[in-house]
Amino acid sequence: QSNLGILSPDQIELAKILLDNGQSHLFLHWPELGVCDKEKLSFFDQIARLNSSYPGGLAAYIKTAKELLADSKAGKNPYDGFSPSVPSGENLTFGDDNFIEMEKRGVAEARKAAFVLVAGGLGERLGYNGIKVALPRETTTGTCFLQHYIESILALQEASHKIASDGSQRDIPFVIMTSDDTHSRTQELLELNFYFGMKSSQVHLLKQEKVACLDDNDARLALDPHNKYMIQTKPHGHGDVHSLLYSSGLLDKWLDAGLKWVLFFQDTNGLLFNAIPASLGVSATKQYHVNSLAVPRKAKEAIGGITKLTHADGRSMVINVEYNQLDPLLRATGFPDGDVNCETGYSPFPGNINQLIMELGPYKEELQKTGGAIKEFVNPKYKDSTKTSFKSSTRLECMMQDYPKTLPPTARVGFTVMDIWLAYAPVKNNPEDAAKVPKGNPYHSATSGEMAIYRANSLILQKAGVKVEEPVKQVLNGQEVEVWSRITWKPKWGMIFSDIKTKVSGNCEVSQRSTMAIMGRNVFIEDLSLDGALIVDSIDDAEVILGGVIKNNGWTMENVDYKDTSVPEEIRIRGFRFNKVEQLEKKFTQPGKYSVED
Ligand code: UGB
Repeated sequence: QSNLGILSPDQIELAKILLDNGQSHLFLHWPELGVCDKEKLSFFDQIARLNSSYPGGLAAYIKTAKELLADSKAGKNPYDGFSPSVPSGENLTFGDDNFIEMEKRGVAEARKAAFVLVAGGLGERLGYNGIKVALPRETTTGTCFLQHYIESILALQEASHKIASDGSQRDIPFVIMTSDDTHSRTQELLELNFYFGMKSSQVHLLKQEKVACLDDNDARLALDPHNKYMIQTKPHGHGDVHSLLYSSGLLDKWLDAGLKWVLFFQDTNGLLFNAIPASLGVSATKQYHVNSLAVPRKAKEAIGGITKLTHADGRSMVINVEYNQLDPLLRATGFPDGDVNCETGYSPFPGNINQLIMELGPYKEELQKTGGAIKEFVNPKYKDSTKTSFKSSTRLECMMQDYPKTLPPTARVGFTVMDIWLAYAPVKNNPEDAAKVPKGNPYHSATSGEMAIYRANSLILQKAGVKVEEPVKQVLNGQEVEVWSRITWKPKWGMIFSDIKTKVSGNCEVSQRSTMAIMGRNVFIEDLSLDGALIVDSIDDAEVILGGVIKNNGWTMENVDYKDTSVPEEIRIRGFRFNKVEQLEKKFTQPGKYSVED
């Protein structure tokens, strides 16, 4: 009471909300007026932020928290009454006629798309000190994830404009969701690199706020252990992207500009853009309101499973069931073995890789109803089986793939399954944990992420007719991986398979110990025999033919231990580095026709 004098009417309102919702403990330690007044006011600044950044404010947050904590204490299964079954969706096979058709359709649609990257997570499992989008996608060229994503969007934009029937030219908007943990470093990375060639007006950063932590089953907000005038906060999850997009006003702008699709993706999947054109083609062909991209998934692998859930009352939905919930759900509903591999060697439930394509119109309509709020969950770690106290504070969380949970049954929710080698290689696990992954399951480490790029590019070129030598097995940071020729190219060289095929002709071969980096657009591989390292860069007006026998000592791979702190972190987490012994390196900066031979 004695402190009321320093508070503004708005702050008094906020204090009332807290007191009416069981939060009087937050003020018990407050000294009399005149002591720590600055701290008391900054406490209310934070309360105002927490209140305004959550749909429905703190009162709604505390109410939902109480309900979810009670459900959790009672052991209530969120899927009570639902039976899981394997849903049907679109299966694509790289390079066949249907795939090529879908890619072309997807490229045509791309100029009506907006891309949204969720990059607010720090990636605790990886343990990397920087932001994940700044990590090199591969170390042959050192291109970071963010640069690769931007260059891929620009390549799609250009390819799409070329075939636009109405001749319209639109810049594809690119949104990045950041958090306090990643915002300034993401902004700096973009500014230092001139937005990697994208117009800065095309890029929008939306920062998600953290949410209040909860100390007990009564949803009493937790005070920061180091500052008793501050509420402890933690990330709310990638589901925030929907409410942020809704409140940003961007959806209306995009609709007015004639856009039709919004594509969501995560921070470190270097293969993602191999899958985007074809899956966008599937969305357009099947008229999916929601299309989740999926890959075959090993049973119990730490990625969610796409599942059809049918309720006893007739409701049904196709939704991601998180990996820690799928197995118990199956066991509780007549599948005593839970989530197990079937005869294909994979779980019958396709793995959600959290790349979602939404049709913009129905998406905006749905958000108008929900404000972008996504069904939340809580995951308290209890001290003991009485479930009365927590080991540490908890908070509500939400996931972007739970968006379909509020949709009516008439919504067209589908999914598209693609080969893992083509579409999915995230960098999530630190070397120590990756080395402990059971044999046959993916490591999802910096090592496997980079090797997957070389494997995918090698397989794509093989399919285009190049004899790429088979890989060798190697153990790097305790993980056995296949090492293919280190082949990389810029997205503008070839975004879709039919374009890549036009760049390759004659009898071409690349040995396993080779490195090939193509940085220019109009570079053609013709009767090339490569055994060594070849790096080619060229301006768009230069046409370059790579041919003949090119042989040199090339780049060798040296093992590096992840514990060796004399090596930069982004290198040592891979377990190797390149020793650039010898290469043929060519750069063409003038228009003209050139051929590169030894
Ligand atoms: N992220 C945010 O932007 N904000 C946050 O508050 C948290 C995360 P993780 P996760 O790829 O296979 C997901 O930590 O959540 C961003 C799916 O839920 O890498 O364990 C973060 O920056 C799961 O179904 O993954 O699991 C990153 O870009 C499965 O699909 C993204 O959200 C799994 O990913 C994902 O965060 C997968």
